[in-house]
This record gives sequence, C-alpha cells and structure tokens, in this order.
Amino acid sequence: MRSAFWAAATLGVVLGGSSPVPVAADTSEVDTAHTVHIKDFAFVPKRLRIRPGETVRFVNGDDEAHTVTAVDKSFDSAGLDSDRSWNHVFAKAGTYEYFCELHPYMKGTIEVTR
Ligand SMILES: [Cu+2]
Repeated sequence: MRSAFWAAATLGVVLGGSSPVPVAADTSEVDTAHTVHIKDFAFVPKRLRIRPGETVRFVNGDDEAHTVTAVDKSFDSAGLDSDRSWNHVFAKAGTYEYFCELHPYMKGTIEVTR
C-alpha cells in the first residue's frame, strides 16, 4: 500500500510540476547562441550580428517589464515581464533597429548579414 501511495504521489508531482514538454522543445528548437539580455534598462549587447534564419532570444533580467519593439514595427514582443524571454527569427538580411516601448531610450540593433 505504501509503495502504491508513493507511486501515486510521485506521479502527481510529475504531472503537477512544470510541464517538461515545452522546456524540451524550447532548448532543442531555439538557437541559444544568440541572446540579448535586458539588464539595467539596456539591451546587452546593444548591437548583435547574426545570419539570416537565426533566432535571437531576448531575456528580461530586470525587475521592470520591457518590450522588444522594432522601430518599423516588423516585430514586437509586447510586454515582457521580469525573467521572461521572447524569441524572434530574423529571416531576412537587414539592419533591424529596435527599442523598448515603455522606455524609448532603450535601443538596440540586430544586424542580419549573409
Ligand atoms: Cu523598458
């Protein structure tokens, strides 16, 4: 009886915990080589150079919410709470200027070159 109880309890923990599926998909599908950290009201690195088709992950390390918004509005993370991340695939070559809508002085550039 005890073992059955523990099996059920363990199963409950597994099912009740954070689902492992999105996490696994997250790490396998996302190219984590390119990360822009949002820290102390700045994008770090401020300028990042990548290849077409690569993904950039933006991670908000501040206690404040931020956005990652293209100047030309071609992409927008919407509000990104503390410790949240947002990924964007840059399919085409070009220079993408972006900023934070909540703090417009926060600016960054993604340079996509072949
Ligand atoms: Cu901001």
